[in-house]
Amino acid sequence: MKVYFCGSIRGGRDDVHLYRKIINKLQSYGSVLTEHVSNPELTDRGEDATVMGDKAIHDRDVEWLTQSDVIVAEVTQPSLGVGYELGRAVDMKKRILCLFRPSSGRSLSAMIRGLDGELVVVRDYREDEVENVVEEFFSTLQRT
Ligand code: 6K6
Repeated sequence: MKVYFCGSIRGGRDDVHLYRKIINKLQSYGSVLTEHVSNPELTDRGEDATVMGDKAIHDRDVEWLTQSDVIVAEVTQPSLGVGYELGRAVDMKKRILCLFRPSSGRSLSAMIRGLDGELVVVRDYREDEVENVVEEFFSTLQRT
């Protein structure tokens, strides 16, 4: 199984430790195409983009999104890139899990919360339960 993980980069890197934890868990289900999202050396300035270029990043990520079986997004830290990826993934009719932490004090965009339905699960969670929430999502996937 190919899993595409989405997390904020230029939107802000406050939750990068959590991205690592989620990706570690996802790796028990398959290969995670976007492991770099949890790299603490990748800052919100996105300096690496000077090596690769934004168009190359965009085109590669959309290609990976197309190839992936499942998308998991941590959506607490607002990010234009994550919102864009989710919109594209919905259009591709992918199975998606969006993870949001109400303890952040933020309110999730209606355009993300409102996706919850047949192909998309939007789940409020606490950091200490994230592994169980991921497990639950993958066990329902295997039954459908
Ligand atoms: C790494 C290697 C070369 O360049 C970089 C830095 N930038 C990005 N690399 C890979 N994926 C990226 C990069 N910038 C954004 N993304 C994608 O958008 C990731 O898949 C994230 O889920 C999402 C983050 O978007 P922003 O708007 O928060 O940056």
